[in-house]
Amino acid sequence: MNAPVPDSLFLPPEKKAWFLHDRFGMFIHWGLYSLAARHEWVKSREEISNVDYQKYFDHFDPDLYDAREWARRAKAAGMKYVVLTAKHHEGFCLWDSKVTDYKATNTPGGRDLVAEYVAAFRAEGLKIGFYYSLIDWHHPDFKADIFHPERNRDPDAFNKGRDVTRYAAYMRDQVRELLTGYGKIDVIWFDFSYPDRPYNGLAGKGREDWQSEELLRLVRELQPDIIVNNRLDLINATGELPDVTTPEQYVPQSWPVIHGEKATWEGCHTFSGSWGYYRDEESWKSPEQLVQILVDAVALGGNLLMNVGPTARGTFDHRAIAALDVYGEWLRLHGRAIYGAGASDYVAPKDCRLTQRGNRLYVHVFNWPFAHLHIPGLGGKVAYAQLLHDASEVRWIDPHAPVDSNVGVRIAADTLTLELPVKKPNVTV
Ligand code: JFZ
Repeated sequence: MNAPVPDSLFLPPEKKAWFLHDRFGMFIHWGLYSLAARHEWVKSREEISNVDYQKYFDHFDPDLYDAREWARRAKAAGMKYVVLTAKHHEGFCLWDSKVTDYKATNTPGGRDLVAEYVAAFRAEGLKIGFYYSLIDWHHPDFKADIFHPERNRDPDAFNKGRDVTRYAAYMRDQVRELLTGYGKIDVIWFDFSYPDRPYNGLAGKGREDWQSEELLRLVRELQPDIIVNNRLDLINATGELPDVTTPEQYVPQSWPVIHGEKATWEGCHTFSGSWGYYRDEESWKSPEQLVQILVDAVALGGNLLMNVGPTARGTFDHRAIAALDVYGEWLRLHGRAIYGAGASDYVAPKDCRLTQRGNRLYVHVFNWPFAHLHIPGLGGKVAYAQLLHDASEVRWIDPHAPVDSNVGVRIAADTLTLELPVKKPNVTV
């Protein structure tokens, strides 16, 4: 039942080196829900039947979709890898799957959107990922449960004759298509398991339902080096989860530890709150927040997968483009503090985060102080200091100098006291 899976099904650390180096990827949530434009869970939230959801399929026509434009924007934003929802919970497939008719090629759009995506992003040099939903609110063998749009109608009648083992086989068929039809795939992002979430007599779903171990074996057989996220509800003998753990819309307080070891982790975040395109959402993050989310992740040894929800016509809307531009501009000047960098063992001063790459330490000042930044533990250890965006020298106060009567307080020898410009330089954010 709950038998742990063998360690061999998990990726050894050296195969995760590219992922840890690259740090920053683009998540793309795109599907029929992009037409509703009010959250990718709209079918569940509003308990919409297949019949009533059909209008989105019938009107799906992303005539402005240009995957090369998306790829150029991702690259310009400083993103190094990308994960596209090949299928989200609604069950709609963006590729020309042979095992369902519920796919983009059967809509007015009429194209294999995944094929164009893979070719375009690969051409820009990004690593390629697929998000594949374990949840499927359209498949005829998927039973109603706590999240299902039919959960409150007549779920017992709905579930009659539905066979989850056939659904698990369907998933393997689809994953096989995705992992054999598009060349080398670098990431697969399964979503998600909820074995402990019953609802009015309806069971939640987890590894038994998905046949997670078999699915993972298939993935490893087809793409031995692929990074698999942790939402298959699997553990190995030491209780560790698959290759990367994925806190969602949450900035951890400290580096996430799983069974005593610092985990490989990737935070995922949205620009506006929802993942799918949400026309009327007002909660778009500020430029400062966008940058801080990225810095926060890397300072705690993690990655950031930042989401774009394209419109149903296949465009990034102007708010998403503005947000991507924030990253592009910031990373052009500060990428050295992100790529190939990670957590530092030094302790960050107040309102700051530290990232480190070799013997270079980067101090990210979230709240610009007046004139002096004290960094305990660094006194006497630094050869040179500069602002990163313009390489201008930052001087410091010599703790051994005679105490100036104006200051009147001796600086501890182990503290580095930097002299910052009074006004925070304009570094775009
Ligand atoms: C999942 C998806 O449901 C969501 O639409 C998006 O794709 C995100 C990246 O992943 O988010 C979750 C996952 C788990 C729960 C809720 C949302 N949960 O356990 O309630």
